Amino acid sequence: MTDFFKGISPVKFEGPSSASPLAYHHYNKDEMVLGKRMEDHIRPAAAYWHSFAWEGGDPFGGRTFDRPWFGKGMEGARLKADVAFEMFDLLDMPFFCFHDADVAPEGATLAESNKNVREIADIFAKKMQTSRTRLLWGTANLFSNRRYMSGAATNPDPDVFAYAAGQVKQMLEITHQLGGSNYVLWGGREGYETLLNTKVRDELDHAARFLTLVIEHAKKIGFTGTILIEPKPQEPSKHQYDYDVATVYGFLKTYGLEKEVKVNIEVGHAFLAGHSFEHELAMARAFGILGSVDANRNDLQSGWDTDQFPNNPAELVPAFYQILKNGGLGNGGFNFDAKVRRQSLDPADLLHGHVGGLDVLARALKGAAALISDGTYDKTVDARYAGWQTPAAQAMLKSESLADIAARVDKENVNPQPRSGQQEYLENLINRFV
Ligand code: XUL
Ligand code: CO
Repeated sequence: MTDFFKGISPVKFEGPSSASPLAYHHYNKDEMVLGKRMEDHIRPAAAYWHSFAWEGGDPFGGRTFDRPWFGKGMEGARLKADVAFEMFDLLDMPFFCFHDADVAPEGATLAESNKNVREIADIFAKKMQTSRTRLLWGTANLFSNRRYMSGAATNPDPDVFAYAAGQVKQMLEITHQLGGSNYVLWGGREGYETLLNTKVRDELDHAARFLTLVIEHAKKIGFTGTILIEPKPQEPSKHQYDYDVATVYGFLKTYGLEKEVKVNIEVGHAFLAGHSFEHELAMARAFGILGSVDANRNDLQSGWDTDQFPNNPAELVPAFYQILKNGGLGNGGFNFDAKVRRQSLDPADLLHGHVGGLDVLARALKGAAALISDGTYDKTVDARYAGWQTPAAQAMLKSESLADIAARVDKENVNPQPRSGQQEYLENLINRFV
């Protein structure tokens, strides 16, 4: 045991009436919701990077956090791993996620960096023998180092593509060895700053080739988890190729990869794309590519990716509705891609962030489950589309030509009567279950 979380006891479910700030008030992992344990619905994960690698900087100032592993090379990386698993245990967190660069310092060559990451991955493997925390997904950081400033797979320099391939090969193998459920590709800089220096179609072809190589290697090593792309419209690149779910689906379809890859949808990224989180979930559901979720929220005034912990159950009920209607997230889960604010210096703040986030997810899950069990909502929406069940409507979908349809309009004097969309009624109905 390190003394990082000294004096803090494991977080337990104490129910809504408990006044303890470090207890779960709503997240009760074994509670059954629609026939499934709450933990199995949510499959929550802690993100290594935000909790242990982020130093608290902003554009006007550097590190605010004073963590004993900062700047200490491999010795620090080992301490960080100890503290990370202590936090997972304190929170009773079933999953975690990490990038290669979060867990170990970069070496002078790819081989050296990979060796450092491998050493920590072996430590993780040992810790996972006694901890219940599993790997939700692994990923490679292909965006922080300056070599990636013009992209990784989409870099004009093929040597950068090759270097990225070397990083991803190892992280995919490590993810597989640690029993990871998914592998995530977030194209941090797969996009461009200016069209003046960019060949868009070449870059897209290279991104697709890279993805194909990843899929092939996953199959070769026997990795049966899901490969996920995480859409984001901009930041850091001005234009990113994986703008939103619909754009990613178009990309996958273009290159015939739509059956091989799903999406990891992040709340804050949906906002940056001008969508709601539930819109992105609904699109992924419609295309059959809903894989996993990065849970967080953006500051609604600032307009950039602030990665805060979720704190509003009302906002997440429509999201859980989409997930439940999808039949759940399968291999996926809710990764807290969220960080405490830079003034939240104390180790306990890391716990408050996750505890609050989990309670919010639990409330939203229960709200959406109650909404579905009540049935009024689904009935109302189904009634809106009921006309499509008539033989005439079905014929338009299956057999009639445009001319047939036009002729029927004339013959039967079809004359549609507008009906209310009932938005306020539906909003009030959903609020009953928040
Ligand atoms: C960045 C982001 C990443 C990915 C993993 O906005 O969300 O942390 O989740 O690379
Ligand atoms: Co993310």
